[in-house]
Amino acid sequence: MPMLPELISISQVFSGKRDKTLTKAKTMTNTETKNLNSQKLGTVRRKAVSLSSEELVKTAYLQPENLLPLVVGPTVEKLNLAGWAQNNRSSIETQLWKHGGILFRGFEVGGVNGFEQFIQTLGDLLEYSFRSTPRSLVSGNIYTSTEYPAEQFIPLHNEMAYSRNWPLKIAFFCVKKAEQGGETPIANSRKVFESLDSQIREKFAQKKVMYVRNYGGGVDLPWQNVFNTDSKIEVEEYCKKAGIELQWKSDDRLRTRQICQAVAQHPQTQEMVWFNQAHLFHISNLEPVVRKELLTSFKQEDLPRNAYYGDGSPIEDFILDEIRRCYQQETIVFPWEEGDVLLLDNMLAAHGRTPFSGSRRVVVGMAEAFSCQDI
Ligand SMILES: O=C(O)CCC(=O)C(=O)O
Ligand SMILES: [Fe+2]
Repeated sequence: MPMLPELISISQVFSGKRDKTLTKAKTMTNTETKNLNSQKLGTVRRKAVSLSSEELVKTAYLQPENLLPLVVGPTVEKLNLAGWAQNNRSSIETQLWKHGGILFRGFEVGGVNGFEQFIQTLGDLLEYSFRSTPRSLVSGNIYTSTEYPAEQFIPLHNEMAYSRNWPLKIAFFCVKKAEQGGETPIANSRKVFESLDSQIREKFAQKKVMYVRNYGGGVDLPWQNVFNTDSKIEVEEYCKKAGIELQWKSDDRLRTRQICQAVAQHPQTQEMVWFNQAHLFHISNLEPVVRKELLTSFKQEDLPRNAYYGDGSPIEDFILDEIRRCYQQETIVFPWEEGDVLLLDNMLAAHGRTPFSGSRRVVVGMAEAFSCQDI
């Protein structure tokens, strides 16, 4: 087994190349956002009791030209988010399907437990199995957001789009915002799909994407962490059910291979979205120096992760660059405020993370399992 290059650590390897231009175009400052919100969310009303559920909130946009995210805020003091959501599930979903994401700002969330209750009003919470990134369990099925080092940029992605099963909803709760940076940029996956060259779309739609992962050996996550078990039998059962090919190797290492969708149709809106993680798993996602080190240390098929077309042929670097350009073009960045809850339809909106300084705590919950029937 090859020696691991010293300069590489798990998180360095997989969080992606830094995108220095990202925050320029579409960032709003905290003050701008606040002003907009106080203008559009209106003044506080005191007679909460006499208001209907819908009158208890006001909506706005962060950027007039952009429907993502819809901002929802209370018109009364101390409005509990989970309590309000319980009475408004269907209008939340209607807005979510229209906008792709909703930022709930100014509510009383009630900490991590309240956040979990809020998600539960919208669907069953899911365990994070067949992981691709390190997270810690906070409580119940609430996890820390991806624990990649602060200086690294996490490229935009739809959660678990490297798999045939994914959550339809993902929500983030900002417990503590970073001193600087640490935004969770988002993008409309319908627009990413539309802005891609039709030939690229068609080629991917037809060939799909093959993800090859090698676990263990100290570079990527160990299989025990990815599958959340120490039992090889459980891993085998999981893979069989999920349509993942698996191969045990020496030294407690494991290789998996799976062909997954490149594009997908939203079950509710029937819209087509770009839905894969080829641009994250492909070796071109790495800084050139890291990529070079990995390629000298590992045979192609032993690389910790890589993505190919579904027929096993290589995906061209320039095509992945074009995909990244489309994500970049559609990226919306806004500063977090503590207490914010960002609910995304995981198929209609992609998310990422910008580098940050200071301590930051954003927790995540995923809900409503969906399986792709189309492979
Ligand atoms: O930390 C964040 O804002 C999001 C990171 C991420 O992609 C995730 O936790 O799924
Ligand atoms: Fe994510």
